[in-house]
Amino acid sequence: MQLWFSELQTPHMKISCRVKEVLHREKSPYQEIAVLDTYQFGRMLTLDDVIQTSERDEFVYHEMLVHLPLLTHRDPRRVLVIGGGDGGSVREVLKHPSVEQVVLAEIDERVVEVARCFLPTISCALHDPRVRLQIGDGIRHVQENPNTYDVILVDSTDPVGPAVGLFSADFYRSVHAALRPGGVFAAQTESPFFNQDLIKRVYQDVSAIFTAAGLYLAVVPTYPGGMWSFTIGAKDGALHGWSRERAAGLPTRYYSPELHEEAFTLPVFVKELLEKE
Ligand code: SPD
Repeated sequence: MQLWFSELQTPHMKISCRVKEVLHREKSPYQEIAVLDTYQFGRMLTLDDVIQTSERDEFVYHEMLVHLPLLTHRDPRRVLVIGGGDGGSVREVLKHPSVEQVVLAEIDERVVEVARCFLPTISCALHDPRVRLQIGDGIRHVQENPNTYDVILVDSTDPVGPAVGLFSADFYRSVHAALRPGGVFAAQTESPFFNQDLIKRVYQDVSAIFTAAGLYLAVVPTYPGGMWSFTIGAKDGALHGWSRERAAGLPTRYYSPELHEEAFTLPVFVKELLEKE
């Protein structure tokens, strides 16, 4: 008998992965959490039947969410990751020697525990003494901590349920206020094929609130359409003065200084999404 997991990525499209074994399944107060051992992607974390990360392709997403903003900041010491309970973003943040503290603001404690137990290659840095785990609402956390962080990263689920607020202009204003001078913000902002209105709106909001905004892409095979977007904003300053020297020493498998150089070169249809009507 063959066992398959399917995610309904749009109302008219599914991705299916053949499953060796269901390693874990539970209902937390927030969502259904599952870890599946798949033939194609290794261990995979799903939340409410939506793929969040997998052992084989997680490096693309986590490296790209983290390294562009951290290298854009002159001297990142205090970093906040909102969401990202699997620990992949925290692992990448801690590759930067200047980082003194990374706060992980995750609403669902069970995601962190499940990742610790079943996804050791992704969650491996969560025990680092520089990590402070803050279980609770990331939106409230930024509201209550003005002028605190050098870099804020939003490693959220899709914009449904509790994550909706993480894609709003009010939230971006709170993020701006929670950043120290010279601060940098980046967020995962979904698929350029299937979430065009969201990408447009987020880019407009970030452009209006931050002094510089940009959008860049990466290929994440398990996410809808494969092509994925990230939106970045600088509190004061530009996005192009990043450190090549610091980038050269990073152990990565997707990110590279050459790729960073070209990161804001976008396909025409994506560039058009960012143009004012
Ligand atoms: N369609 C799923 C998008 C999920 C993005 N966040 C994933 C979290 C991995 N740390």
